[in-house]
Parts: sequence; structure tokens; C-alpha cells
Amino acid sequence: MNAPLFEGARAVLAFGSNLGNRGETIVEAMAEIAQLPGVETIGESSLYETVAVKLHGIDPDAPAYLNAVSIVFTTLEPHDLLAALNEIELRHGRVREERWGDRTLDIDLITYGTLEQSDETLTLPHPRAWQRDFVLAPWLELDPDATIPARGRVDELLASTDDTARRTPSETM
Ligand code: PH2
Ligand code: MG
Ligand code: MG
Repeated sequence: MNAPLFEGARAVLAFGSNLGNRGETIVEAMAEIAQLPGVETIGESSLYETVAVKLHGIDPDAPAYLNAVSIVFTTLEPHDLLAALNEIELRHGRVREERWGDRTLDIDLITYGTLEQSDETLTLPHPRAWQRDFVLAPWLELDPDATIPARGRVDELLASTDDTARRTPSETM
């Protein structure tokens, strides 16, 4: 018998920007993702203003972030989806210098169905998403029953994080 055909998966994507025209960059990137072959956008959160988290902790002196989350349905394999996201980051002027450094655009693959896997380029679920309010708050807006494989409910995880994410009024985008 043939192996069952792969029918696709629901994936959660997180966006972050703290340089340049942050809101415009994220909105454009979301539109570009919706146009990708093999990707269908299910939902896009509002933008959230958040304090930058650096390796040593939160840094109110660094440029603040806008963060957002989208949920897509995709027939792309995880690494192909990631490659497409990295290409969009590059098109928006992403340069990688320091870890957790300021950036025009970061797009992270947070979950891919219920897949748990790790290799050099991709760990799923994203290893730090469960403790980041700037991912959990916009995700919860889209899906009140969201869960992270092996971590639990997003609403419960959000309740135990620092509370720094503020939904951005649309007029300040
Ligand atoms: N992303 C990081 C590091 N720190 N801080 C905020 N507020 N938002 C982010 O998206 C973010 C961060 C690494 O990807
Ligand atoms: Mg990131
Ligand atoms: Mg990233």
C-alpha cells in the first residue's frame, strides 16, 4: 500500500520588529506569507508593543518591539516553510549580527501541527515561545484554546510570564 498522502498542517508564526517602520514591515510580511504557494492564512493578530528582551533580561533602553502572530495552514514541509520565512526576513533588510540583537524583521516558526523535533536549523515547538508573553498574548487573541505541544495551554503559560505586551492602538501603527 502507498504511504498516506501528507495533507498539510496548521502552523503558528510569530513576528517581531524593533527597527524601521515596524508595523508596516510586519503587515507587509504577513501579506507576503499569505501569497506563498502552499500557504493559506487562517488568522492574523493585532500588533503588540513590547519591551525588548535581551540575553540579560528586559531592556527598556533598547528600541521597543512590535510583535504579532499569524496562524496558517500549509502543505509546505517545516524546513521549506522556514526557508520561505527567512527569505522574507532578508527582503526586509534583516541582518544577523548579535544574538537577540535589534532587527527590522524576525519571523519565527512557533509550532507546526503537533510536531516535536529538533535539528541544527529548526526546533519545534520553538524552545522559548512558552515563556514569551510577546508570542503568547497575540496567539491567545487568535485562538483562546491554543496549546503548545509538551508545554500546555497558552492561556495558563501566559498567566505565568512577565506581563509586558500591550496591544497597540491601530492609529499608532
Ligand atoms: N525577539 C527576540 C529577543 N527579544 N523581545 C521582544 N520584545 N520581542 C521579540 O520579538 C524579541 C525580543 C529574539 O528573537
Ligand atoms: Mg525570534
Ligand atoms: Mg528568528
